[in-house]
Amino acid sequence: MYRASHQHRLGGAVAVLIALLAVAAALAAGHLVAALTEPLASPYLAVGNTAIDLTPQPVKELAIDLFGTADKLALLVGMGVVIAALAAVGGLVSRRNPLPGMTMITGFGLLGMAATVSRSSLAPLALTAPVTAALVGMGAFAWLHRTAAASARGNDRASSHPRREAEQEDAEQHETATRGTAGGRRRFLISGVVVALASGSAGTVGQLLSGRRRVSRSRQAIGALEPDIAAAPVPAGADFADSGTPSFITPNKSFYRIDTALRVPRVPASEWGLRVHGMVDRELNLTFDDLMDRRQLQKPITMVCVSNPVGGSYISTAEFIGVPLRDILAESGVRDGAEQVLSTSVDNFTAGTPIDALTDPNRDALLAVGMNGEPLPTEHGFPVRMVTPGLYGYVSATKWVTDLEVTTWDTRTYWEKRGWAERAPVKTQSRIDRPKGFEKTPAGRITVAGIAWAPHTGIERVEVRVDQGSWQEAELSASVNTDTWRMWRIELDLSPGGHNVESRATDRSGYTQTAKRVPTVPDGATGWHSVFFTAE
Ligand SMILES: Nc1nc2c(c(=O)[nH]1)N[C@H]1C(S)=C(S)[C@@H](COP(=O)(O)O)O[C@H]1N2
Ligand SMILES: [Mo]
Repeated sequence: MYRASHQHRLGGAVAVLIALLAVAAALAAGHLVAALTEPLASPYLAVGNTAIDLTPQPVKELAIDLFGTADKLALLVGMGVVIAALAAVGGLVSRRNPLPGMTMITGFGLLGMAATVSRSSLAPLALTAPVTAALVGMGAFAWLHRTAAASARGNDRASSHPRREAEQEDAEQHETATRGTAGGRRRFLISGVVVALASGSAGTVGQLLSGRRRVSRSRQAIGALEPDIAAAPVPAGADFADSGTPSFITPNKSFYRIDTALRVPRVPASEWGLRVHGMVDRELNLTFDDLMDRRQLQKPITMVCVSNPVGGSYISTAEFIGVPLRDILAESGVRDGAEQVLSTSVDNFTAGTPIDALTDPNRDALLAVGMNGEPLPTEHGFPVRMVTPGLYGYVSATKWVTDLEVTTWDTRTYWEKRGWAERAPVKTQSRIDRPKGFEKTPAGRITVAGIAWAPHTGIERVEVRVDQGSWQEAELSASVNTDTWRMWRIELDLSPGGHNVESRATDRSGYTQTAKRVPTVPDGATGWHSVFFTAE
């Protein structure tokens, strides 16, 4: 099969390209099969992890000093460079004969298998990944090499014997020759593009699938969370769900979700790291286990989005579990003059939270790991997010948080650059949940019910009025803490016909919710929620 290729040397660039493509195909195929069987057996990761295990401690420390939390990324990139360089050499020594390249790929395959076997935690099924990688790599290399060699033969002949094509005996050679240079080169180009596209898609699909599986395993491994300081149980009567309000605790599945992520970041807890730096006395680099070793407290907190319109649904409450941010900041020490903590997520969202709100001993701003007893759901920031009572999410609740920089207000954040306010305390507001707009209810005694919130200040009073009449005070649900919403309800006697009901909340600072309607931009909507309905 390779008879002719012994006589025709491939160009250097072509030889290198073939080897790079074949190795890419091998790694992509291995990654995909690993995603379907055992994500950690992906040859690239398995070799990387083994390299980490074999690295002497002082070298590891040096790497952490040099690269901080990017040390693993640095390793993976470094490995990529080494593999590419070896592949290039393998390609160059295979210009006449594919054997050296095939041997090199077999060697890589054996390395991947050894790395997989050495990780005793992996099931035998895990071997399917490096084995597939090796087979696909050899197949791709052989195919590309043959196509390129055929093209090179065509080349040689086209230049040396332009008019003797018909005299060729060998059918394969004949075909190549009659098609001439351009045809052969086109075939090689197409093969290369096919291999590149197939590798790209296999790698991408593998990455998506393995991310999902690794995160769900990581969440399972963490299991149910037990705080060191538990919240008091939520009292009966904390909501009026029977009267149409939401339940006091929002189930994780129903918790509102707002983020800029087209694809939810999937970060297993073992790969997560947090760097605390900037205007601090000591820089910290924390792992997930470091957080689990620290004092964790549990606390019901209501979160609100600044984009919540009057009467909107971007508000929910969960019992969060996490390490108080004031503990972390006390550990790193905050220098004089610091004004905000700039938090960054793995997907480069940024938020700026006033230092005061994070260090305040009376405000439990958390680096949260748990939500309603379980690890954070992926969409809500697994493995670690911020939650700050009393501030809108975009300035205080970074999900998938990985970097905290103590700094001044000079650094601007993701939403600030898009016209939203630098500081954004949650505004005191209320919402009517029953009746719904344009609902038809029987005339006579009807219940009007809803929610009110003034996070970190607390709700003092909610009043309701019908058809611009006088304000009547509603009954409030049992108070849980000032950082959560409060439910309210009132029974009214109404004549048949259309009615308009409005609500307004007063918080514990004495402030009564303004009637003035302002839009959500730049720092949150105001105005009374008003619902029109018909009593029949
Ligand atoms: N990484 C990241 N964190 C983020 C956001 C985001 O887009 N990316 N959105 C913020 C906004 S605007 C809000 S209101 C809250 C919403 O949190 P939730 O989706 O868990 O309800 O997350 C905040 N944290
Ligand atoms: Mo938000």
